[in-house]
Amino acid sequence: MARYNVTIHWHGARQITTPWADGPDFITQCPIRPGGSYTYRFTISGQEGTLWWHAHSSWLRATVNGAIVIHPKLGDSYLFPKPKCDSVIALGEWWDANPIEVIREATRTGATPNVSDAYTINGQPGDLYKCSNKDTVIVPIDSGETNLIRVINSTLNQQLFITIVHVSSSHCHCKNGNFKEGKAIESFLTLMTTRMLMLIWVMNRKMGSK
Ligand SMILES: [Cu+2]
Repeated sequence: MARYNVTIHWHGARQITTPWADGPDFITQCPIRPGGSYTYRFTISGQEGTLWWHAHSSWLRATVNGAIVIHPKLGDSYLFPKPKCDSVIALGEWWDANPIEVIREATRTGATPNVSDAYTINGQPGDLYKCSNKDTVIVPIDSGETNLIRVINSTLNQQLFITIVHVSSSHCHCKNGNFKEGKAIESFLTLMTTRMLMLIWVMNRKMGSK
């Protein structure tokens, strides 16, 4: 049962002529009350790539999120060879405690909020944690294929570092959620909180082989 007021914020949507549909609570709208409903109306035009949305009221930001994937128009091409595999990886955080209580406690005491208990990959704490190692996201990829991965940093305040191993080439193709000319990835990329990246790479050997 929902207990908190909430809004949805749309990261990367330009909201041209619809700034009131952007979602931050008490800035562009009053929050949606438990049991209530609200329809966001806006048009996304001239954008292609990866946008995303999440709950946006206090630390409810740590709850629901999702990606908006915009493919090139029919007949248009990507700025790179058409990827064989196109997947979304949303990175996030998990608190064992109620995140609203975590931030309330921090506000009350003036201390920094407790750090999360786990990082998550598409909602699962990943294979570093026993609780979900059977449910970890696995994207099967073959050698020689061009792959596109859309990475979203939905953590509350963490910058994350990303690297791709066993590849012949890897490029980052992202600016504010839209495709742009790719930049070769030297060693790793930093992904600031709430930002997204689009990575393209060609696998040079099968995963699992040494
Ligand atoms: Cu946000």
